[in-house]
Amino acid sequence: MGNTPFLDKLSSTLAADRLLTSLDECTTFATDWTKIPGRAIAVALPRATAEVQNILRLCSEFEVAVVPSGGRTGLAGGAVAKKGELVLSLSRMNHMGPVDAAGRNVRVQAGVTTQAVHEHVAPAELTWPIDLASKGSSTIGGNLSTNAGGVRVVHYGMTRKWVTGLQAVTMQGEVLELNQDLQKNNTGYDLIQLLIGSEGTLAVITEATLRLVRRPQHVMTTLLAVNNLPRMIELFANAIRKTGFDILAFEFFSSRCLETVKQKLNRQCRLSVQSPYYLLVEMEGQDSASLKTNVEDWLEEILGSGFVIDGAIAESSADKKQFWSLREGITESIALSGPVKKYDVSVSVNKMAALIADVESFLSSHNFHFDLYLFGHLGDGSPHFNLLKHSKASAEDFEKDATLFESRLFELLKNCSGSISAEHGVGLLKKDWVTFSRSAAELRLYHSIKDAFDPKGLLNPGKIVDPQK
Ligand code: 2HG
Ligand code: ZN
Repeated sequence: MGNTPFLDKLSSTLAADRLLTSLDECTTFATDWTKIPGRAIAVALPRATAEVQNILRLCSEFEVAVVPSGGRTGLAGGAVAKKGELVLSLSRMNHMGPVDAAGRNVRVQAGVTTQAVHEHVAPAELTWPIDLASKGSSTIGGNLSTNAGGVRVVHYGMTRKWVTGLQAVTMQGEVLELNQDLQKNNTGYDLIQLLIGSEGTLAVITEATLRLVRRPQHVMTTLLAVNNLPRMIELFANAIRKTGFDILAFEFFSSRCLETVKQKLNRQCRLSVQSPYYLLVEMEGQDSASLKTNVEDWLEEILGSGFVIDGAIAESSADKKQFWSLREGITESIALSGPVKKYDVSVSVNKMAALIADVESFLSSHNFHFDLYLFGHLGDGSPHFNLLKHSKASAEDFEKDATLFESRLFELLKNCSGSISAEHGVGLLKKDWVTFSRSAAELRLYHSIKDAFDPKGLLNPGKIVDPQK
């Protein structure tokens, strides 16, 4: 295991139940949903900010690298301990303060799950607008560290819009108490926004004050079968112009995704018609009667268009859950099908159809050893390209083909000013490709920022950028 003096000192500062050292536990905590194999010297599970301070001071003193960790649902390897680091899991810091109804905020510790926050604030008719397929396991610290997106970005924007205050601990063990609950505080650089999305490379987020909104009261969910991708984008443009409802989610998936969810997770789909694409659209209205009329009118209009070939409205909360389970089950059903490579990219909505057409024509010009699973957040210009290895293909052929695919995809993205990571972050998996989305001048500043916070490069090493010194 190594580094006995460090572990001795660590175990003398943490209660026995807050330090895990067995190989099994260390291996589990060293990885995330990417399943990149990891290796950790130990796992620390602090319950309070003061304990995080002590751990980080000790790591600085002994020059031990640290990987901050939450629900480990990341898909870019941002929480993977690759080289025997200490995993600093915030999962036991899961206290939530009272809801401030007038200030529309709530203070929570980093280890609280996204879903627990939703449930905690719901009785006050409020919600935290970030909604993710992984909400039951993903934690606030991880959501903030990766600036998570999810299924309601089209209406509410990304995580960084929904944070009022932040508490974080630096590698030197200093607590940064950033803003707490003020709605206005124009006093210079915004370190909150710098830390959000920094993937635990600058400081460890321990608490946050989250901005809340009124919980949507009247919501309708529809499932549509559509036969043409560019027309799906026109449909989105048409839907957001409507005055009878607001679009809360506008998600799409291919028929291959739907078939896999049905097969692997044993789910049913209300639409029996076969179609290349499906849309899950969620709308909010002023009151249930007018919302129903407006949604039905809209459906009638688009069903007559020739490219929306079938549609269904969720009539009950069970229906709604079932519609969403088709979209939210995609990641799991693909994972159950074999080795997969994920590309979570971003492009302006009006360039999305052209990007997908270019990708598809590239795919058809090769005999690749994988199938493409295409789905994602149409309303945000954020498609997910998942490549699933053909069952009979060798791992080497799959790797080779995926590398070819990713070079082409990233080239295409660069040409249309897109981003190589829309919402999953850079982590380990996208680090070598950051130059496709960030300029040399930006990266020089990234290095200076990293050096200012963590000159020894001990905090989440290997993610985003390396320190220069
Ligand atoms: C989603 O939109 C997540 O469901 C996961 O971002 C995407 O598995 C993926 O590629
Ligand atoms: Zn997504």
